[in-house]
Amino acid sequence: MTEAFSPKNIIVTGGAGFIGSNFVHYVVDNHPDTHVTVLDALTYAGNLDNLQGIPDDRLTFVHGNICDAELLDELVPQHDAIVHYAAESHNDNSIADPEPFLRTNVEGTFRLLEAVRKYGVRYHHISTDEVYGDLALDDPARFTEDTPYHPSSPYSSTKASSDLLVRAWTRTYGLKTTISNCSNNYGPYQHVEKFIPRQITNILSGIRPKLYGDGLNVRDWIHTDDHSSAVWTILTKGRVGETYLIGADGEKNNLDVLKLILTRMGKDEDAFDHVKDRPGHDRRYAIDSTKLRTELGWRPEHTNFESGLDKTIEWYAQHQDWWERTKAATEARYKSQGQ
Ligand code: NAD
Ligand code: TDX
Repeated sequence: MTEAFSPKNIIVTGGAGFIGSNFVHYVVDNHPDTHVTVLDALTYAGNLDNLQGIPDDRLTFVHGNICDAELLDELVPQHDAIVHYAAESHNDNSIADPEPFLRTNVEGTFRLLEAVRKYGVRYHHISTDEVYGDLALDDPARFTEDTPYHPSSPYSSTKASSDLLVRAWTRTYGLKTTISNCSNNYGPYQHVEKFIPRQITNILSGIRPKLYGDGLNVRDWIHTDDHSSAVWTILTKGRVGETYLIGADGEKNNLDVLKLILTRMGKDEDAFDHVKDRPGHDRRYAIDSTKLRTELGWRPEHTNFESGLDKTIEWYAQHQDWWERTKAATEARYKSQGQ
């Protein structure tokens, strides 16, 4: 299939975070004709080191907030597309303090949509499978583009709100948008607050891993490079106004993932602590990505979870400087929450 849209100059919001920075590397490595401008506020989750090694002529970094309408007026007209990753992204933080989630995820998306309306650029919205709520462990169903929205947490409700804003602005003002809802990502540059990096860096630091509740909650894991290729496919070939679910058939429960991490790191598979469960903890997520695969021909490449996990463990073992800076504060916050 030929590309319907060839972006030459894109803004990637949140490009100094985990998935955004992996997407920037993906674009720089695979699409030499596209220049990237990263717009990022460098919150606790943003890190300029994530963009190290990218040549200056391929990347412009702008330190700023997506809620800043004046800044968007300066930046957006010089570009042909926005790929919007910036968000407050962690469920546990949203339970402790929801307000920043409203500001960045809802107001920030609103500001971007207003800029898109003014300047007519193409917009791709990054969202999550969590907008659909959760499934029972014994339910054969998976989420599709037609599943009703039913978010559980402050985080997922603000992501759902932002998706609805995109749909309303698209229908009312005729914006050229697409939305993708992806499952749980893993890979390099993920903040140590998230499940997989927290456990790997705990083991590397001599701390016992922490499992919430009974640990039977299922997440549908996808390597972040497969998320990037899917987003590029949707941006360049997707039908405007459509939503595409992104997933790689990677359902696993947390207990199994944790035991795998422990054994791959040479530890006893029971060497972890059970801690307090997350309030409102979603039981299971599962994505049916048939539409993306059949309509746009996308396929995930990194579907061997054990090998992806080994490489991720290796990355954290080799990048202690990168994660050590945030580890102590993250663990202190968890400790104060009993987790
Ligand atoms: P992250 O927390 O690692 O990174 C977020 C980035 O956004 C950071 O660089 C931060 O500095 C920046 N940011 C936050 N508020 C900002 C603001 N107001 N203005 C400008 N920049 C701001 O997040 P992530 O895990 O990489 O998630 C990226 C996106 O992908 C989010 O939209 C998230 O909802 C979505 N998503 C994540 C997953 C996952 O598994 N992590 C799965 C599906 C979808
Ligand atoms: O220490 C932990 N122990 C534990 O058992 C942590 C941090 C988490 N967990 C559990 C909670 C979840 O069931 O592991 C699972 C994964 O937790 P997170 O990494 O916090 O991810 P999740 O809440 O599933 O949300 C992630 O995927 C969807 C991202 O953080 C979201 O941004 C994305 O939308």
